[in-house]
Amino acid sequence: MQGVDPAWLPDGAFRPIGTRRTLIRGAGPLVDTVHGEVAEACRRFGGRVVRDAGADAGADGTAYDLVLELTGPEGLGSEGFTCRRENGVTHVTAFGQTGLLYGLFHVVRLGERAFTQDRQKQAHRPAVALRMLDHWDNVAVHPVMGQVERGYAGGSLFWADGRARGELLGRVRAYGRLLAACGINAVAVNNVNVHAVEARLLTDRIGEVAAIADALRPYGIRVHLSVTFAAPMVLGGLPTADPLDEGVRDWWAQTTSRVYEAIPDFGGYVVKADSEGQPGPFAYGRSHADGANMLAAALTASDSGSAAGPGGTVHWRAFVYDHRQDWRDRTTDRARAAYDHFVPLDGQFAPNAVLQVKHGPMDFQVREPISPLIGAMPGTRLAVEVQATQEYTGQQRHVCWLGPMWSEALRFRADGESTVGELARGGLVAVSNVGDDPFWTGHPLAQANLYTFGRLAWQPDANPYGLLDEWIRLTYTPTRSEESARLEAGVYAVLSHSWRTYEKYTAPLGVGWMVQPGHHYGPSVDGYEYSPWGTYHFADRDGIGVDRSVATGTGFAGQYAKPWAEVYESPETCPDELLLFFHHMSYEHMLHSGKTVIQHIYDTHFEGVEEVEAALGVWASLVDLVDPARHARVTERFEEQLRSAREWRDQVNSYFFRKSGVADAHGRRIY
Ligand code: BDP
Repeated sequence: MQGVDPAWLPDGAFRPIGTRRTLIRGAGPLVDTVHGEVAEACRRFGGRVVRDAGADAGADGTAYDLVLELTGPEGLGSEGFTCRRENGVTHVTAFGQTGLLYGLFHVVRLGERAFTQDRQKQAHRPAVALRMLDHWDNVAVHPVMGQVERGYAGGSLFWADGRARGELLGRVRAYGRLLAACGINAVAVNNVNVHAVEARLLTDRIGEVAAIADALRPYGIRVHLSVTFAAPMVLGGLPTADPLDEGVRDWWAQTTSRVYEAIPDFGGYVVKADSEGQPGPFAYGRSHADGANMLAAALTASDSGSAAGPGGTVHWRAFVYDHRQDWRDRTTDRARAAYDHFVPLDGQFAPNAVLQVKHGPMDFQVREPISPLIGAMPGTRLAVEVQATQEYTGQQRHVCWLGPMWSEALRFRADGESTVGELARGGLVAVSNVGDDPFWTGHPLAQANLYTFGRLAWQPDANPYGLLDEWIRLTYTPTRSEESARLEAGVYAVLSHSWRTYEKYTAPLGVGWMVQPGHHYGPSVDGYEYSPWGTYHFADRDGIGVDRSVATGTGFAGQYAKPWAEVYESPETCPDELLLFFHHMSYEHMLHSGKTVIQHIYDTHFEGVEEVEAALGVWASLVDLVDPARHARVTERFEEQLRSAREWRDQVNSYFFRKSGVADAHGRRIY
């Protein structure tokens, strides 16, 4: 699209296909999409594409370089595909149309290699069925949160001037294309905090959601809607929203059937209930299973008998905690909340109710342990939620590639045996980092987070660094080969370590927070220390950290399955990077690394800033290889990152120097 960054689908990525002869076999709207993609590539690069919709019209596959074909079931489901190359023909087969589309994008990723190297037949299928982005987009601009809550990439892609962006739905389609090219198949189009205008998307404004669904459908993406639990009252005029009330249940059933009339392949509801002021079943003395199951029933009933295929799902969020707690009370612990609320309900949720859990027990900090709930609900379908929008990781002004953090989380054996990726049977979800910015994500390098999330959701045990390479090769189209190596190595150097760099200059050793209240950007060591949000570090003159042990603390460590409960219980076995999350330690405590806590704080904060300076230098050296607009945008963000990193370093180091009175072993200046 004009004026919009092509991200990981630049024209050049289609050159290997567009210069060749392609045969497409099969019928259906997504096969049309595949055909459209190849035809467009051929128009640009001079190749040829033949469409053969008949089952066997006798076209001779060997006359082609690429054959994309719908075939019978091969046990790969509707999204899987196979790819092989023999006798000079690259052959992609799929049973479902979406699989064929994913097969095409697989060939795009392979580039020239798809046509030059023989390859044995390889089967590909997603490990996780639902790979979803939650947009925290408001239809109307919210007076405090703006249009996109925690959005750092401009306005909403979907909504402008209080309604769906009719004239710009072409951009939504282009977004769907990008998402399909990294494997995402579901999008929730509005904020989990549902305000008055947004509530009506469920009823009289469903047509606007349907228009978005139409724009995304050609790329295999279903839409979901965030709804308010109070909808029967605020929209239906009922006196109650009690999930066991017959009138309320009927209202949801009827409303949902109208949603299906407008959007036959509607994905389902996302619900934030009894959380940070949102209404929920607690008001009626009902459990969250009662609430979720009522909506699950409405989604099932409405869909039965329709031709739309699989029915809708309710994604019920587990982010439920007391945000009005007494900071002086060291026994209440926000980290415990999701487990305490939901584990007793294990086994009670309907099959199409998915419990959506943030990957950590707190709230998307740069370092958190895995939520213990994930290993403790074998009878419930769980979805795991990560945050691509960089609320606590630099707000898309700092480079912070989150691939290694997500990969560590997904490979963590939460119940002692299965990984988080395996336990996420209900899907993987990221809070989107996209807006109407020409680079999609504000910081052009933040695109790597979106891409990596999609690819990890497809294959949670993939090596994230391999995915980073893939993103770089696709996004930064080489001009001359020796220069492409320099370009790729430079971008890799800037991104690959950036999460650890960010961790170094911000809150230390898993303690989290220390951000400016409200907007959450920049340092404020005590910003949340004396507030009711449950986000404390408890630093005093002797030490820092939260005692969450069973023996002497809040007992949170005991929520883990074996072996983690024991590992986290003792400072002797707790990993350094999480030490202050689980324990209150003296400044002179010796870490496994051989440094004291206080020296670790000083060293990492100096190193973090040095690493940003080095990364900025690498980026500057790429000025002749990156297009000027993109280079300038990243440079401008880097300057702010460096300023902010220095501010973090100075505030955190001086705070702890003054609290502890311990001098830096290297005699560096601390203010
Ligand atoms: C927090 C955000 C807040 C969200 C909330 C959520 O600060 O804006 O509404 O998460 O996930 O991280 O519901």
